Amino acid sequence: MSERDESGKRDEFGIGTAGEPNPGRGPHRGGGFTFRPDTHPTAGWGAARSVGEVLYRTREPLAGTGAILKMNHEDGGFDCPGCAWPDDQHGLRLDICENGVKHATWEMTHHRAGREFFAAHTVTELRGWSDHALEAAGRLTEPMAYDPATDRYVPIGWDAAFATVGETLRGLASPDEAAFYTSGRLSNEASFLYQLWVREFGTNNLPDCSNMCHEASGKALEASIGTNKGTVDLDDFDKAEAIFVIGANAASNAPRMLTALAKAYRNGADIVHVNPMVEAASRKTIVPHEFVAMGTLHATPTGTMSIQPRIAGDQAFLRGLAKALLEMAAADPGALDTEFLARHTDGLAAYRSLVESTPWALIVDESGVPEAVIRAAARVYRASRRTVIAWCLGITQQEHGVDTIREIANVLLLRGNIGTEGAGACPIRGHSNVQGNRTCGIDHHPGADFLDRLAEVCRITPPRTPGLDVVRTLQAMGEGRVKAFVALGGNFALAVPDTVRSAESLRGLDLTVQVSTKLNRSHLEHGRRALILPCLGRTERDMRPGGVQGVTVEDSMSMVHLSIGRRDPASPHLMSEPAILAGMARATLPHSATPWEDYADDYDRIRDTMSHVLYGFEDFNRRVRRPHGFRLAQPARERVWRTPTGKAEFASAPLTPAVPPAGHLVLATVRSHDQWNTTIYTDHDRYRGLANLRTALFLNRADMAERNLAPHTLIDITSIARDGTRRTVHGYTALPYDLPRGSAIGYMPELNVLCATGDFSTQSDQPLTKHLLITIAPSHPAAAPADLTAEPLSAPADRTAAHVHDNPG
Ligand SMILES: Nc1nc2c(c(=O)[nH]1)N[C@H]1C(S)=C(S)[C@@H](COP(=O)(O)OP(=O)(O)OC[C@H]3O[C@@H](n4cnc5c(=O)[nH]c(N)nc54)[C@H](O)[C@@H]3O)O[C@H]1N2
Ligand SMILES: Nc1nc2c(c(=O)[nH]1)N[C@H]1C(S)=C(S)[C@@H](COP(=O)(O)OP(=O)(O)OC[C@H]3O[C@@H](n4cnc5c(=O)[nH]c(N)nc54)[C@H](O)[C@@H]3O)O[C@H]1N2
Ligand SMILES: [Mo]
Repeated sequence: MSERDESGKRDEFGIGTAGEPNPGRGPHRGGGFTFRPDTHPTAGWGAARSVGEVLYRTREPLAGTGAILKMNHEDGGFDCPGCAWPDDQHGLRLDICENGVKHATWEMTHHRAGREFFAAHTVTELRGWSDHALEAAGRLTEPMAYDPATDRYVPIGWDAAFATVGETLRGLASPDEAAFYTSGRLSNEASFLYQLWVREFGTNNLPDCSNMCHEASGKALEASIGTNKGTVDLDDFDKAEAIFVIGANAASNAPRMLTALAKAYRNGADIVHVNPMVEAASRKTIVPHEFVAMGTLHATPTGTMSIQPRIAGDQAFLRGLAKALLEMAAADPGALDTEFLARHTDGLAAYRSLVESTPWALIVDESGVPEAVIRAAARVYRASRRTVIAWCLGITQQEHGVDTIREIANVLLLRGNIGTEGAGACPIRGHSNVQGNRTCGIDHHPGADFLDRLAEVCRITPPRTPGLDVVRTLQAMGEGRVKAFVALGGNFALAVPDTVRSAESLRGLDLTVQVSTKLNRSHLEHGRRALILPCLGRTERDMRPGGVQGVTVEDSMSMVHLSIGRRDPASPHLMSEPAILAGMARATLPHSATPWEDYADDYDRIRDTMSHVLYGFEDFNRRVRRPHGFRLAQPARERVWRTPTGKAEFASAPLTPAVPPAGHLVLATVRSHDQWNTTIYTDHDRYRGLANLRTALFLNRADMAERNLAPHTLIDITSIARDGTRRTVHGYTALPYDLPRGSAIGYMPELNVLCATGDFSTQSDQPLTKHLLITIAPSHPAAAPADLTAEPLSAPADRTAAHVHDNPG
């Protein structure tokens, strides 16, 4: 029996009703919440309890534990389907993490959403279920097609499903009327086949989750150092004397990073956390594989300094860091690496004069960080001979994300911290293979030399015009320019901004195809024709005519390694992602000379082709079978700068205003500890001390007092889009938290309703999901003091007039 939604019908977009608590998208079974921000060490027994709860729910206690022991092993285990943090290369067998365990066991549930399940529930009924309940229904077991007559999904054979895809795609007026989404867990082999199919079909419309994630990092690094990836590996974390962690919640989202931070601390490194919220990773951890520490609750610090900029204030903070350093250099010649600067960089003079002409008062206002604190951080940076700067979404999902990451590069360059041991740039990637997806061709804007190689090796004529990314796909769907949509994994409907409008656009399509492991919102916001194609998970044995297959992935630090699943598949009718892709490709391109069937039978053949197309993949089949696989070259690591000048480039971007206009707040949407993007395990967020509530808004106390909001007041949140349109959610709970003034934090994907499709960064095209302009008001109309009900009306109708970027006031 599946875990049904207990709380009755919900409004599917989570908008809620004024004056009533909003149930959110998690399990929410009613009852109150508890809120006690505390300072327990991360990982350790709290983690064990939390894992226990998820294992209990998936009814997988034994198999779950067995799988964990096989995860992340160089000798034939499967790659953790969780985050992209790399594995320890020095035989650390048990560096497992709580959230990886949850993630792997979530896939291994014994529940099944088979044909009986779909016969019992109409799509309209399922739309009223929570997102937790949808996924908790269990693993999908066979291909299903939407039947409008009964409003249900009904079984369909694989061949008929492929024929539907082929027929619809071939019937389009142009290949550009279709879009092909990827979530970042697709293997390298599947990614390569996917883009080959899509390009042979004739479009570059390959939106992917990177468009919402680290697009800004890629763009900035490419411009600054000539390659779009990070430059460090785990050994560099070991050798660093200072590590800055900016805009990341590592304890929840890259938990194995805590092991690296704890180790660095013991080596004597300074660890500076820069985050409007003082997150758990800045405190202490109980290193997961240290069983004695587990027993004695002995925790190791993972932070030595916490700095709290306002949301979007990092660019100003980093500029302040550079300014303090340049001022030091007047009396301290060792403050800058002058030799490196002269030999390897371009643009220093312009940058220096820009920094010198930026007044401290502006830096302090825009960053929200006192000058003394910035100077203290600069002293830490000066004292360290080798520094790593790591960052995640707290930096990327903002209007000026690219400028901010380029400022990170500027700061690194000043002291020669790129291309040397123990130092460098470290974007913390999200999905386990999001980096590999790009490397293997999932890119709406592919480079000419990649397309040349693809054309030559695969004998196809790839289209040369750039395709659509996520926000452009949403716009094109809304305008009827895209009519068919295929998603390889993920939960597009819920992950993208503007939930209500995006769902409307999806429902207007001719065809939606979702290749998935579990039921989710994207199956319910479907086109006129709709297919659910269930695939094997990463933990499962992939038996093909050529034998048991393994796939490869690339982690955050460019290590490519094998992943082989061993468990029995959740259903005998599942197909692997490469096999499903080959089926869809053949049905779409019946006369294609590409050996789709051969590729699907034996992935060594895919890897052979990849080795001829992709730089760095030479001799792929042999090298990936070495223990730990191989590392892709990163030229900037060797101080080879593939920029137009052949040098690392300083950027001289003006400081972007970050202070919200009066009466407004800036909202960042984040993950709780108990979710994986759109997959919500429980309603708890342990490290932030919150239990049984997801519809919360963390607020600065003075911002609450100014609005006469008592703690725990029910509020409505209204966003003001750039085009002046407003979106409101009701029934959120206001929680006082240690946050800078003007900064508010709440959970994705609930709050995606508030982000307009048009509100994306002009620098990266990423949705501004950590940069939304909002107002708040008590949810119960009767409870609203007069000055508060009037407040939203006094806000300018057009965001451009009030927008944080245009109005420094
Ligand atoms: N368990 C688990 N692991 C995950 C995921 C998951 O959902 N669950 N998701 C995966 C994916 S796809 C990704 S991309 C990563 C995401 O990993 P994170 O980037 O850690 O994800 P978020 O929860 O969005 O948190 C962003 C952090 O940025 C901070 N922040 C917000 N605004 C600002 C700002 O203006 N400046 C600074 N300095 N900080 C700010 C927030 O306080 C928060 O700590 O994690 C990956 N790993
Ligand atoms: N407001 C707001 N929105 C955001 C973000 C934010 O911080 N704030 N973050 C953005 C980011 S960084 C990302 S990466 C996106 C995430 O966007 P997505 O990657 O699209 O979403 P996920 O929730 O990771 O996808 C979960 C679904 O993947 C499917 N799945 C799981 N495993 C497999 C598998 O092995 N194969 C296949 N084919 N399917 C599988 C399951 O059906 C599951 O329901 O969300 C973005 N949206
Ligand atoms: Mo992500």
